[in-house]
Amino acid sequence: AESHNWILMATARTPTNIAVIKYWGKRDENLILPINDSISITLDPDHLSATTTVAVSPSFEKDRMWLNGKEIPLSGGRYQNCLRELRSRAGDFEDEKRGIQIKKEGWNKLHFHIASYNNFPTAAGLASSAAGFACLVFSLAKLMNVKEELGQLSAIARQGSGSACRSLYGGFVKWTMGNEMSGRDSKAVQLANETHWEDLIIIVAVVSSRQKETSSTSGMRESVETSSLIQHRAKVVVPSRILQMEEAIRNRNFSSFARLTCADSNQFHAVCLDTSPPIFYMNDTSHRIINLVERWNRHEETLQVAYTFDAGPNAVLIAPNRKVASSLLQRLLFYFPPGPDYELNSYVLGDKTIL
Ligand code: 2P0
Repeated sequence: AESHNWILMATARTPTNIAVIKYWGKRDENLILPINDSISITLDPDHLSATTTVAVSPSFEKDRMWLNGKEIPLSGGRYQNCLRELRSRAGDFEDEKRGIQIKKEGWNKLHFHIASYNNFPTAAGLASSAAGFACLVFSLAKLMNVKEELGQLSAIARQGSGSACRSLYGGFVKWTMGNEMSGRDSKAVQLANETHWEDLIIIVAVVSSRQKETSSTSGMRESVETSSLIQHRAKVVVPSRILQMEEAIRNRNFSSFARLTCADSNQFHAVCLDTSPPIFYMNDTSHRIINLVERWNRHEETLQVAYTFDAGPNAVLIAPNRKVASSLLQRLLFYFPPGPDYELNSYVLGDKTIL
């Protein structure tokens, strides 16, 4: 008789990524196909990452998932879409010693238990779906013996959450929007690996740990439906910025990199304001941080620091080296002293620890 006692597991860890040319707007909601290319930096896994263990056993009766120890529903179509793609690419598995044999088709009948942990507070409003889905897809692919190149896995992770496709590579990553109906060519490509520009330091200033009011998914849907600026952005502005950003990264040109990063963050938030009803992701503290950086940049010969804000008020600040990063931290601590007056009293360091 076939034993039902066995269990197989796989574990992966995936960092989150920060977009410097933003993704905002879909042309296909179900497949998650974007209206423009985007470029991001994948962080060091020590600071902001997801760790996911997936397990399979004939004794599991349904798929279940726990996030930071708490069970969450898996009813969403996005998880099912990813699972369907992975199952159709699953390979045979055999462990003679333990008497386990799973044929390609056998995966269709098996269920998974998934446990995922973020090494940062989920409530901090820092992108967790990107790292989460990238890690889920990668660990399931490993478990199910899926033999696909990383680019194809990124196209699967994309169907979980758009920004997740960029987290499968380290370093600088571009998500090419693609033009096939199937979405096969809407995937991530690595522009440069994590050793290409090692001096960069990323600081996340946690402005508010409250959950955002408008989710990215519904926010970008409303922007596509109501903003006229978003069309101009997707068709005219982003294509040229993508080329300039690729060149800035290739040449490690910080001034150009910072100029493009700040401009693109500001245009993304302008699109949010151009949405009806308008979406406000940044707050007064976010605006004060922008002012601090802009005044500092204007005062110097070359740009010192880049800022970028996603669908929330937290600032992501990028410095060209440790010296500038430590000066930035001093300024932040001076203008936003830790205490009850500001929520801004927590600084998460990406990449390398400084001070
Ligand atoms: C980005 N953001 O490029 C942009 C910038 C937020 C602002 O990707 O609907 O969670 O799951 O595809 O990926 C957030 O959107 O949205 C996002 P879905 P996602 O990082």
